[in-house]
Amino acid sequence: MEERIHYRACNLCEAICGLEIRVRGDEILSIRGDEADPLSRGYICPKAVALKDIQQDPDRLRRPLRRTANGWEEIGWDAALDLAAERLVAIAQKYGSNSVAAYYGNPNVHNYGSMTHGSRALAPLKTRSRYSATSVDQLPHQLLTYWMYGHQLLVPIADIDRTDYFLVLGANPLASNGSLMTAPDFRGRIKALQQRGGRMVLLDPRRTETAEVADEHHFIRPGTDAAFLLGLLKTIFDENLARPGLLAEFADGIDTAAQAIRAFDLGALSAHCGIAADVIRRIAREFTAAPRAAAYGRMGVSVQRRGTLCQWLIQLLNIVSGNLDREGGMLLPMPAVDMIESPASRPGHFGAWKTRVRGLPEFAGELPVAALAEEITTPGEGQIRALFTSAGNPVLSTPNGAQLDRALKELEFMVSVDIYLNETTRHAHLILPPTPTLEHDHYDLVLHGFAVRNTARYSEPLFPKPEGALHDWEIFEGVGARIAQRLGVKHSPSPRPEQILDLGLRTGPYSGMRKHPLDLSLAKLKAQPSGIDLGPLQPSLPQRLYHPDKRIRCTPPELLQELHSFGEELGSAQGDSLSLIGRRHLRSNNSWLHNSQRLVKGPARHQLLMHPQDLAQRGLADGVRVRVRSRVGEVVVEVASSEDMMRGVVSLPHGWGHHYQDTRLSVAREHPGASNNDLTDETCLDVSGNAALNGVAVTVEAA
Ligand SMILES: Nc1nc2c(c(=O)[nH]1)N[C@H]1C(S)=C(S)[C@@H](COP(=O)(O)OP(=O)(O)OC[C@H]3O[C@@H](n4cnc5c(=O)[nH]c(N)nc54)[C@H](O)[C@@H]3O)O[C@H]1N2
Ligand SMILES: Nc1nc2c(c(=O)[nH]1)N[C@H]1C(S)=C(S)[C@@H](COP(=O)(O)OP(=O)(O)OC[C@H]3O[C@@H](n4cnc5c(=O)[nH]c(N)nc54)[C@H](O)[C@@H]3O)O[C@H]1N2
Ligand code: SF4
Ligand SMILES: [Mo]
Repeated sequence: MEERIHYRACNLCEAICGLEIRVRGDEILSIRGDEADPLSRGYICPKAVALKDIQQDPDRLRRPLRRTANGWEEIGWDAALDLAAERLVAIAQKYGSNSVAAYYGNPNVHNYGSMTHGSRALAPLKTRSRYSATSVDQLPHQLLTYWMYGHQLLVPIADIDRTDYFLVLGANPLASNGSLMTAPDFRGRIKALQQRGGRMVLLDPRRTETAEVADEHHFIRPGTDAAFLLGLLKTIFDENLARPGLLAEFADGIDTAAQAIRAFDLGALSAHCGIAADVIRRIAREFTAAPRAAAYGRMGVSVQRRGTLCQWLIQLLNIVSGNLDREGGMLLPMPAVDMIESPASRPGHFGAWKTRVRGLPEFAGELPVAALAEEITTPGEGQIRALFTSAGNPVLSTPNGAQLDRALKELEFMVSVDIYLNETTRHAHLILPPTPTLEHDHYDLVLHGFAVRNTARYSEPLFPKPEGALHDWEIFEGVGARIAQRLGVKHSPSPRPEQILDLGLRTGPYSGMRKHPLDLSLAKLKAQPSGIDLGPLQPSLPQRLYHPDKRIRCTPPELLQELHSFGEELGSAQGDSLSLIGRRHLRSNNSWLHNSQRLVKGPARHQLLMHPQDLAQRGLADGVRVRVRSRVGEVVVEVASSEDMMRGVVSLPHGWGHHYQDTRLSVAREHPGASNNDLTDETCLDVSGNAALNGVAVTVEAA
C-alpha cells in the first residue's frame, strides 16, 4: 500500500502545532512537526504522538454503552439517542427544565464540531443549569474583558515575538505550551526575545521549567499576587511613571484607580507577597522604561481567591504603561473567523441569575461548577436530577471532586459524550462515544483568536469515519433534534461544521466581501494544508472595543469593592498551615492522557513536592508516603523533596486519582496517583465564581 503524508493541527493543547503525519493504509508511521506551518514552524512536543495512542487505544469506546443490572451493554446509535432524549425530556417535564444540567469540559474548545454544535444538544430544553471547565480556568479573564472592553472574548494577547520586557505571573508555558497565548515553541520565542536584548521576569511559588529560561524568577506566596501588582502600580503612580499615551483618549477611570491604589502601603504589600519593596520598585521602573513591555498572568493568578482582581491589575499595568494595543505589548488577534462578529456571539452578562443553593452568580449563561454537587444533593424546586456531560471529567478536575463523585450517584439519569469510561463517565447511565480527532476534520475556531500571530489552517480527516460511528457534532444534533421532537418545539436542522466555517471565512476579516486581497474561503484553506500566514498582530483600538461608546472602562465598580476587601485582608495572620498549589507536566494533559503507555512511562510524576526544610521540620524523609489534609478531605501520596519549592508551599498536580476500579482505563489505573481536587475547597471562590484551586491550606504528616 502506498505511503501518504497528511498535514493537520494537533488539538491536544492551545499551542495548535502543525503536524506532518506519515501513514500507510490505516497505519500511522510517524508524527513530526510541520516545518511549513506559519505559527509552529516545525515545533511539536512529546504529546503529539499520543494522537496515535488515542486512535489505537483498545480502551477507547467505539459504540454507545448502556448501564444495566449486569454491567455495560453495547447498543445501537438510534436506540442510544432515543434513550438520551426520552429520559432527559421525562425528567425536565417532571421537575422543570433546570433539573437537567450540562457540563462541558476542556476538549470541546479543541474540537470544532463541539464549538459549532455543542450547545444544540440541550438547547430545546432551555435549562439554566449550565456548567463548564471555564469556572475552574479562565473565567476571570472573560468577566474582566467583558467589563473593561465590552466582550468576553476581547482578551489582549502578549506580542511576545516583538516585546522587550515580558512579565509573567503564574504560568508555566514550558510545560503547558501556553494558555490564552497560543505560542508554539515558547522556548524558541523567549530565546529570540533574549537575543534581541529583552528580558523575561517570572513570579511563581515554584522554580519551574519556565523559571529556568527566565532572566529573573521570584518566589511569591500563593494567592498574594494582587499585593505585588498593587506594589508595581503604586510605584508607577507615586513616581509619575504612567505613560498611557493615546490610550488616555479613550480610557475612562484611570484616575479613580490610581487614587485607590496609591492609598496602599508598599511595606505592607511587600510583606504580604514576600517580595522585597526594592525589587517591586525596580520591576515597576524597568517595565515602564522598556520601549515595549507585556504583562501576562495565567492559571497561577486565574484560579486563586483574587483571580479577577489580579487580571484587572495586569490589564491596568499594560494600560498605564501604554502597552495595550501597542506592537510588542498586548494586542488583539484578528482571526480569519471572527467569533466576536458572528451572529451567535454573546458579549457576556454577569449575575443575571444565581445558583439556587448558594446564590452564586452566572456569567454569560454559565454557573460556577463549584456549586454543581450541592445543586444535585440539596432537595427543593430546581434540584438537578439529570446531567449531560461532554468531554469533561469533573470528578478529577473540579474542587472537592470526591463530593461530586458521591453526588453523581444520586442522579436519576446521566449521559456522557466521551471517548473513555473514566472517573466521571462511570456514573453515566449512557455513554455516547464520538469519533476521535483523526477521524474528523478540524479548524481552531477559538484558539486562532488567542494566538501571538494571525494564521489560519484547516485539517481534513486523516481516516474516514468508521461504519456506524458519529462525530461529536452529529451526537449533539441527534440528541437536540430528538428532544425538540418530543417537546413538540421547532429545531431547524443546522448546517454542517464545514459550512459554518466556510461562511465564517467568506464573511470574515480576510474575505473578498470585506475587500481583502486574500479572499479567504474554505477551498483556499484546503489548498494550503500547512496553513496560511496572516501576519503579525496589529493595533486595533478603539475601533474593536465592544462597548457602544468605544471607550475602555478601566475601573469597574465591582473591582474597587474587591480592592477594598483585599486591603482588609492585608497583614492578617497567615497561620502555620502549608499552601497547596498545582503543577502541569509536559507529558500529561489534565486528567485524560494517562492511558497512553508512552506518556506515563518513566519516573512517577504525581508526587507531592515539598521543600527539604519543610520535610525536616515534620520529621519526614524524601519518598515516604504522606497524608495531606485540607478542610474538605485528605489524600495519601508519596512526597518528593524539592529545593525548587518555596518554603511553606507544596505542589501536587491535578488530573490524577485513577484508583477507581470500575473505569476502563487499564494503563492509567496502573499509575493512580492522588487527586489534587480531593483537597481543593468548593467554598473558596474568586469574585467571578471561579474556583480558587491554588493556595489551599493543607497539613502534611506521615501516612
Ligand atoms: N486542582 C486543579 N484542578 C484543575 C486545574 C488545575 O490547574 N488545578 N486545571 C483546570 C483546567 S485549566 C481545566 S481546563 C480543567 C479540565 O477539566 P475537564 O475538562 O473536566 O477535564 P479533562 O481532564 O480535560 O477531561 C477531558 C475529558 O474529555 C474526554 N475527551 C477527550 N477528547 C474528546 C473528544 O474529542 N470528544 C469527547 N466527547 N470527549 C473527549 C476525555 O476522555 C475526558 O473525559 O481542569 C481544571 N482543574
Ligand atoms: N502538558 C500540559 N499542557 C497543558 C495542560 C496540561 O495539563 N498539561 N493543560 C492545558 C490547560 S487546560 C491549561 S488552562 C493551560 C494552563 O497553562 P499555564 O497556566 O501555563 O500552566 P500551569 O502549569 O497551571 O501554570 C500555573 C503556574 O502558576 C504557579 N502558581 C500557583 N499558584 C500561584 C500563585 O498564587 N501565584 C503565582 N504567581 N503563581 C502560582 C504554579 O506553580 C504554575 O507554575 O495548560 C494547557 N496545557
Ligand atoms: S505543544 Fe504538544 S500537545 Fe500542544 S499542540 Fe503542540 S504538539 Fe500538540
Ligand atoms: Mo484549562
